[in-house]
Amino acid sequence: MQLFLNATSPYARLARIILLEKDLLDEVTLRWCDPWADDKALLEVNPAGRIPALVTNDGTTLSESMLMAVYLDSVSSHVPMLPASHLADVLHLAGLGQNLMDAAFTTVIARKHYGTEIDQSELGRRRRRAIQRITQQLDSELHESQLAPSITLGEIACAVALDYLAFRLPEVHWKEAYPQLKAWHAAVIARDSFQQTAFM
Ligand SMILES: N[C@@H](CCC(=O)N[C@@H](CS)C(=O)NCC(=O)O)C(=O)O
Repeated sequence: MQLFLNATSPYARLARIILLEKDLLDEVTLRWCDPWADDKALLEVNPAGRIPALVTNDGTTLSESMLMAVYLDSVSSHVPMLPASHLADVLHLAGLGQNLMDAAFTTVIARKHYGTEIDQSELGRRRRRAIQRITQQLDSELHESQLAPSITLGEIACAVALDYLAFRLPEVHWKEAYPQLKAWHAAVIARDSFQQTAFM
């Protein structure tokens, strides 16, 4: 398999963490690229020009990190990321994590293209309110004591999104506002899969 990625994409990091947690990393060639530079090899496999893009062993390209997660979970039965016994809970958290990632990432990209004044636009203010509401909800739902030795897709998505927020939008100060969520996040990012893929 091949994974097109960069070191700062929260979506690509989610895919990499899943590969590590599923013990599949050795089966994948990492193709580092810059999606914003219309990387030729990336465009050949993914016409959307976005990362992550996963090319399977039979040459099929998967785009969308969550769809990749579903596929990778089926490739190996090692530690299921989508356990049937509490699937709705896991998908609920995965959705919150993905929405937080989207609001944070879109804020960062909008600033890059239009400057920080874009934060004051109608959409910029909506994104900020979404970030505030989602972090507040995560604080009410995630407790360190619930963490098991294995990890689910929902927990990975939330922890990656929170880490991205701390990395790119430190002014949100979610750790100061939510010490319980901070403790949950610290316990998750201590895992090898998170340490090996830290944003830089
Ligand atoms: N919903 C997608 C989002 C992927 C995405 O937005 N990737 C960004 C990098 S973080 C990208 O490649 N952007 C390039 C572009 O939009 O042209 C996923 O979950 O994989």
